Amino acid sequence: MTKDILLPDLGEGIDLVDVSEVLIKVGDKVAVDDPVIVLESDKATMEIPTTESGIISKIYVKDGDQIKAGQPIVAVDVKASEAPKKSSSVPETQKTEQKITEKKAVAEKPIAKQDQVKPVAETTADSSSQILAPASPGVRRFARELGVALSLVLGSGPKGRIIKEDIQEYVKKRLAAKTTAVSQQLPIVDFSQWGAVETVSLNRIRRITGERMQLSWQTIPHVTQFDKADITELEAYRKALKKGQSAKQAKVTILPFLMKAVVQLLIEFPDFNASLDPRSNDLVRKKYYNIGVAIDTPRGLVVPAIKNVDKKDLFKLSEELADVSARAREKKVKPDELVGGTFTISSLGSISGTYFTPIINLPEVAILGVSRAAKEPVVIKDKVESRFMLPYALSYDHRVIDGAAAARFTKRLNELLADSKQIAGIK
Ligand code: CAO
Repeated sequence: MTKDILLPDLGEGIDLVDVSEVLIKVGDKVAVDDPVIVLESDKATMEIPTTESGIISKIYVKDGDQIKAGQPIVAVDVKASEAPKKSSSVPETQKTEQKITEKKAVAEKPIAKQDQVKPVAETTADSSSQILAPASPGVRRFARELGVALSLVLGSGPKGRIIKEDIQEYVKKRLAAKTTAVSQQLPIVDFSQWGAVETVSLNRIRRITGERMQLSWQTIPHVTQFDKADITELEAYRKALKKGQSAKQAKVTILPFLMKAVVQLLIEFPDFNASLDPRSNDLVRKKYYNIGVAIDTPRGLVVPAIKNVDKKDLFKLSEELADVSARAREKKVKPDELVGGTFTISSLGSISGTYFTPIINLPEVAILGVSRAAKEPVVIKDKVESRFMLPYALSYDHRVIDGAAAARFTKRLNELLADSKQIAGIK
């Protein structure tokens, strides 16, 4: 008996997606959960597994096809074979795994269910892909082959459409820039001449994050403004809130307070919730408030955007944060959750440190880097008091934001954070 394996729903907002690789061929034996194809969007690479064991009798898709949920991917002859389980090592599975490893764009384990599609290679701080680039499937494929993120390419076709020549031009420029800016200056050193070394290849997330960070650092004139907020009352209020929570509820940390305060500020200072259009150099102010949150995962940084933060209360935000950070660490964030951010918060507060200089999450224009709050002596009306102080840093794009505006922003942030009830009341 033959069964068609259908493409599962990939999550809100994802309609068509490109097939970047077919991992099996007709006649291959597969077990439940074996990946059969790899899909690729601008933001993520996803393995799609089979939900049936057996022999592949038909493949409906090929590399470069655009497919949508519900469409058949492969047909499996379920009676034709006693297909082995994933744990048993059969040649076909090994081959598939080997292929995947070679690609360096896949997860270590297959995913459990077909409907739990996991992004395995999110572009972490790559919120620039939120400017979805119009391009034909052929051009997308060409870009993919060269490892070019379409979001970085300026389209010269009609209505800004990206054409093949744009990709070639982009690659030429990047190569030239790399040669002069980086490669020529960096000596290649054989470290093994002084002792044992180990060479580890960076996973895709770290490579993409690195590229994005480098691009942001090299193209945006960053300025970082440091400040400290007195969150003594906020912390007391937060602890009281926590006490009233049931065990089932996600704990309210400082982060949701910061998200609410930041959104209030983005409303008051719209230039901070904007992007520069690289074609016209116009400032595009966004009227929605999606806060990217940097999440530390074993594979590197992942930055999902919590959507419409202005419409959510502290409990809802805590719930979403707990959920998305758990899923980010389990590689279960969906591609559409990684796009659409308008401002990013990177919090190292639960770990350690006093100040760091966050790199702007391109194409946003500012980012808040939060360090660990601690009690310290503060002079208030000539008296020394113990206050709970939160050190933070605001990095901003000086092409868009002036120092005075940034100082007003942080001053106002301090005011808001000193008034936790006001934050809690912001709907
Ligand atoms: N000061 C003092 N304590 C803080 C704090 C701060 N700024 N921020 C968080 N904490 C406390 C929390 O309140 C919580 O304490 P309680 O148990 O008493 O409530 C504890 O630290 C643990 O917090 P958490 O990590 O579970 O939750 P969070 O909301 O603060 O952070 C997340 C969530 C996902 C942002 C975090 O887990 C994380 O991944 N941080 C790292 C981000 C990162 O790597 N950024 C760097 C990017 S540049 O390379």
